[in-house]
Amino acid sequence: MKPLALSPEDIAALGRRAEAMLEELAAISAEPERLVRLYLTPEYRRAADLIAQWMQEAGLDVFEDELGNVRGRIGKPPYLLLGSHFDTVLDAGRYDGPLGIVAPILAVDAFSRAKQEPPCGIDVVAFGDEEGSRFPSTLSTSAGVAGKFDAKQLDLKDKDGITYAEALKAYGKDAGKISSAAIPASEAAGYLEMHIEQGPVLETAGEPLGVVTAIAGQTRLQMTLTGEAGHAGTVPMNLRKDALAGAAEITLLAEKVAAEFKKNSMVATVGRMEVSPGAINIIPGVVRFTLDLRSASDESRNRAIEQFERQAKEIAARRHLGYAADVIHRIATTPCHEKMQARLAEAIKAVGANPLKLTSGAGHDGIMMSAICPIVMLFVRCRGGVSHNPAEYASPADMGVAIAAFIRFIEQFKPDLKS
Ligand code: HGY
Ligand code: MN
Ligand code: MN
Repeated sequence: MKPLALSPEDIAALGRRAEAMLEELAAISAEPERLVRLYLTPEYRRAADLIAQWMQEAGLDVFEDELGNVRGRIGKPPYLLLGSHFDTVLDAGRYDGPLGIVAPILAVDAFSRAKQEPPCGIDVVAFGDEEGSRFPSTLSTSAGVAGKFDAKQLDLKDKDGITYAEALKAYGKDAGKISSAAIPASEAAGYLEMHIEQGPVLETAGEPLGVVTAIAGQTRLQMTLTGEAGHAGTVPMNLRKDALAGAAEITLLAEKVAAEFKKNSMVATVGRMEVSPGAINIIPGVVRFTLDLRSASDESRNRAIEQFERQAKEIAARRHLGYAADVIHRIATTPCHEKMQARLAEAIKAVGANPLKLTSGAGHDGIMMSAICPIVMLFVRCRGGVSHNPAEYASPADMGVAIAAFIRFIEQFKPDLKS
């Protein structure tokens, strides 16, 4: 097909439109002072309606599946799947997720404006639960689209004790029909996700765009240390069973283990900690906290977790604390398809950029989509590498070039990558 004519002004305009759409979406939040948009909440509903409106305006046939993903289709299967998520972390940036929804909508809109059908069927998917900010799950709705939804998720509770199943029902969905959200593998020809890099590699290299080669594997633990609450003024230090002091030592252990496995780009984070009873004059009796451990090497990640748990138990025993840990998420490193990478590199070159290759330390919905089709991701330069933070920023210029590369990828795409 004749490539769409995209002048430098057209490309710049695409970036400005993306910025305006992201700003409109970022205004839909549970809190006025910071961006918080959790799966199946009223603000999630408002955001879903706005995304559906944009999809419709771009010429997509829009529907919502039984997990609350917003889907926009054009053409016939097998589809090139394009998408990302619109749930957010707490106090989020506006690009993490939504950039990967706005970009395909603008790409399809460019074909519609040129009165050209995209050369292949397209399914734009706005996923609902990538971050796992509401329920202790992650990637649950892309798992649903990949036909891998784990029904045990339905019993997970949010911080108010509402289960995933109750939230789905309140949102007007039928958990008994979740399997209808799945796209048959035969209809999924490939998946491309655009995402802000969330790291400093592209900016350091002076490049606007990157081709993701693999998405790092992750292990997440929910740990509980049980000591003895006591009077802060009367219990001598050597007789205490201080759960928070133990959690602090184990948090430093996580740092030490990650440093020991540095060569495998190991990162370890204790991101959430609940202290009880949580009063200034009571020795903490129970602490619940999380570990998020990642590496591009599954073998070293598994060794690191074993070492961490062994040494964490030693710390707990020495402090006379009970130690319990559940693995709440474990996923292997996901390679991106070589040919999809090569095609994306060609599309990036076609718009005059250099296709820098890099791995993703962040997890993405593409992990789940790799179960049914070849995947690849297009990273966009991230100012200062800052993300999961309201200071997160991608420039309209970079977003415009990224969307132009997206359009070139769609134009060249053929559903011939599945054996
Ligand atoms: O945690 C992650 O990697 C992703 O942002 N959910
Ligand atoms: Mn994120
Ligand atoms: Mn994300």
